[in-house]
Amino acid sequence: MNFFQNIQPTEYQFYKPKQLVLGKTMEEHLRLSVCFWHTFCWQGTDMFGKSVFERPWKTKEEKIRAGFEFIEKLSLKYYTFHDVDVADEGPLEEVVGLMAEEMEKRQIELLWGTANLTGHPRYLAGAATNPDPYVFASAVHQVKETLDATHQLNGHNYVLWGGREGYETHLNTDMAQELNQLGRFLSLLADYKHKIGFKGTLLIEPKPHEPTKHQYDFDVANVYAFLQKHGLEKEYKVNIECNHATLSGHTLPHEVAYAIAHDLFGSIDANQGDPLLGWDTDQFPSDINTYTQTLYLILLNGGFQSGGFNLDAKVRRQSLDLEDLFYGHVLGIETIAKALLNAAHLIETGHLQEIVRKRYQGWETDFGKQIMSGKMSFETISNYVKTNKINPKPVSGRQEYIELYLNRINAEHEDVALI
Ligand code: XLS
Ligand code: NI
Ligand code: NI
Repeated sequence: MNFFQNIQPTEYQFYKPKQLVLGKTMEEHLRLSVCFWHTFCWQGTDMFGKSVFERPWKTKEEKIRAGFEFIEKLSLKYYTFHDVDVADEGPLEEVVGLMAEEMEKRQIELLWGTANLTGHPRYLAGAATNPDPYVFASAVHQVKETLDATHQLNGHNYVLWGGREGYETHLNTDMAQELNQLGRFLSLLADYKHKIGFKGTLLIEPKPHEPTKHQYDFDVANVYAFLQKHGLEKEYKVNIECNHATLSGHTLPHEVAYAIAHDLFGSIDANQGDPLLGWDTDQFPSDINTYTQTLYLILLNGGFQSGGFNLDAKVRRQSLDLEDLFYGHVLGIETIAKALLNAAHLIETGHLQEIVRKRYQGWETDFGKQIMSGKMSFETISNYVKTNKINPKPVSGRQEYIELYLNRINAEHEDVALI
């Protein structure tokens, strides 16, 4: 049975999977992926309203087939799933065979798998950070089963998103105990990964709150500090979500830059929030500027290793039709594809890199190098300033010039350097 045979998705203008950009095809650069949960499981419920979507797939097997058919129709190569997305309440091993078959048939790969440790009532007070060790143990069991399935399906990564790893009130919480439990959980998982020879990357997805008020993996900086404390900074990388970045008071490029600076960059959950709503609205990316800046950083860093752009996004509740699922994905894909072209252009002209290089060129002088290599002490530096009457002149950061330059590239996509 085909679920989408009567739908002809709108054509891509920017996304040409086989087009070469800086020596790699667009699909190799972007590694775009469709997620099961928002696209094939969500029924359009919200806090105030019931299901509104009438999807033609009814059983879990139909849902899986529909998922792979949809991805192929979009000419994409990757997908992501939670255990409960594909297995409903049953055992994951019952559907892994069908998933493997569909992947093989349609040449689709698994970007990452994950376990849903938030929905079941046993996780009311957290999974790894639950006050009850038997809940911790249940989470271990569930993650083991899901990692085993991810391994069997040759997943490129495995993701942990800790929606209930946090707390509501410190009055009933032993925070040090909970944090140590989380450290123990992540160490056990890293050991198990090596034991079974899973070659993918373990990824933590930061989010500051929602559903829990205070979440332990608040942002990339917080995750790095946590991993370091537990000696795990070489075992995990981050899966950065645009909407989570904004919830934590940052931007997607900020989180990506922070991760790159700490060798922690893994993958992206591509979506965006609404500036007027304070929650994870998970809209399809439409902001080319944000994604241009993000891709610029990723390309400068050599591109994705095991990660990619997972469209962790859902259509609006009023977008009732199957066609809307295509429009949503095409919107996200086109935004990211145009952003890639823009970012490649920025890199080819080298104009921005030159601005940044000049801004920091003082650090390439002997004086700068001596400070950074530790050859000068605090006192020596101070004496130098006193003796030489050092009085640095402020210089312009040229922010408006750069933003104007970016806007022109976005509009024209040709060399539009102003100076
Ligand atoms: C929720 C997260 C979730 C993860 C996977 O906010 O974005 O969708 O990506 O568990
Ligand atoms: Ni996500
Ligand atoms: Ni999210």
